[in-house]
Formats: sequence, structure tokens, C-alpha cells
Amino acid sequence: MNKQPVKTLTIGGSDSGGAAGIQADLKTWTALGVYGMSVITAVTAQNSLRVEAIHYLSPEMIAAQIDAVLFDYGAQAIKTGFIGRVDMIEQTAWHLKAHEAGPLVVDPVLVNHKGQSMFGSDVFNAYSEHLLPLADLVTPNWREAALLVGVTIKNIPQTKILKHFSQTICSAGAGQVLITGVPGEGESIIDWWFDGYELHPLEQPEINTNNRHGSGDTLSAAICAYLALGMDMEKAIENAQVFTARALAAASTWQLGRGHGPLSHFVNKIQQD
Ligand code: PXL
Repeated sequence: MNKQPVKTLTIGGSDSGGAAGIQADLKTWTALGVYGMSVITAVTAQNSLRVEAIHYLSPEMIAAQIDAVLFDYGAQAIKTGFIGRVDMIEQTAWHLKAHEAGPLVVDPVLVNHKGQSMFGSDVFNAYSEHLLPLADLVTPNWREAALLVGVTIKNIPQTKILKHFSQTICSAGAGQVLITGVPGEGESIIDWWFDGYELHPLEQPEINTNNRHGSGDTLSAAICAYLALGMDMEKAIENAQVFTARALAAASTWQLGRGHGPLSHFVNKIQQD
């Protein structure tokens, strides 16, 4: 029999601009050579300047998509992205629980690109109650981590606060946490990986570009793909960081729209071992 592709599923929103959301996930997965599937939670009308409108699909339609895909295709790993309503989060969790599938990466999309919260505390609580207990890895940026934990924070958190956030997210039932995009010393950016016990700084040089729309989605989708390919968490995160950095660098001079633009996912597949 021919070699079969590894299958991955994203549950998230559509970005009409093709930069973020399920479009970023599917492009990432195509670049990494895995077979991507998508359950759409919401359709957004947006471009590089702003989100003009959001249309949420019904919780029943989300449930039907999850059941249809997992009943037949199955998935070696799954990620969630934009799910901005309590009933949608509940349905997603209940229907994921009903199927056997590989590791789950929960990317809690809770703030807009200006760092402002998009939802109320009912949504953050629904994540903690329903989705975090199913997650092998949760990938908030530092503002989203604070929202999940219910803390108001103005400045970049110190290491001990990041550890507290990670431990609290794990105490809700998540396996591991990656708090992304924390500014480090000088021109560096640190993704803080909490493996369930210890916090590890995964530092990278900052890439100077305005085109970062979809970078969080790309990172979590790449981690999901590498987990589906059988890597352990550390290797999956390291490889996903490299892929995302290459995609950022490759699009750093693009001017596709008039605002903050996308990454280039047309970067060569990196070594998978
Ligand atoms: O980048 C986070 C994100 C995820 N999903 C959708 C989005 C965005 C940001 O714009 O629109 C659908």
C-alpha cells in the first residue's frame, strides 16, 4: 500500500484575508506535508487593516463537522483556534471527547492584534472548565494566559508570574503550556515552555517585520503537525519555532495589503528528525 499521509484537524475561524485562522493552519500543514482538515467555527470578513464582521456558525453545525470528520477520517493530532462563544466551546469539548484522536493543542484566541481582550470572563471560564482539561498543550500569548487565569495585568509578566500562569492552566487539567511571544533581553523573543513541572525559556532572535498576522496560528499548527508526525513535545515545539521564524523572515518585506500582513508559508519543509 502507498504511504498514507498523517492527518490533522483544526477547529477555528476563517480569515477571508488568508493570513490567520484555518487558512494559516491549512497552509502550514500543506508546507509540512500533512493532510489538513478544518471544522469552521466562524466566518470573519477581514483584511490586513481590520476585522469588518464576524458570523458565528451554530454550535450544532460545529458538532456536526467534528463528528463527520472524526467518525470517518480520524486525526493524529488536533488544534483549536478561534472559538469565541461558551456554547461553541462546550460543544467542541463534548464532541472531541466522544472520539478517539491524537494529541490536542488548544490555541486560545482571546485577544486581538492590539492585545485587547475580545471576549468576557464567561468565555475564559468555559475554556478552563471544558477545553483545557482535554489539552495536551495550551499555547496562549502572555495576555491570553493572564485572561485564562483571571488576572489583570498591564506589564510583561516576570518569570515567577509566568510559572504561576502555567501551573494554574495545568491545574485546570491541561498537560503542558507554551506562553508565546514574551519579550526577552535585547532583541529576543521568548516562548516559555512549561512541561508540567518546570518552565523552560525557548529564546529566539526577534524578526523585524510588520507582517505577523497569523504567526500564533502558524506556530500552534506546526506544533500540532509535528506531534502528529510522532515527535515528542520538546522537538515539536523547537521545529515549529524554526518553521514559524522562517515563514516570518520569508515575508518580512511583503506588502500585500495596507496593514499588518501575513507570513509566507512557502518555506521549505525542515528536517523531521
Ligand atoms: O491570529 C488569531 C486568529 C485566529 N483565527 C481567526 C482570526 C485571528 C486573528 O485575526 O481572524 C479567524
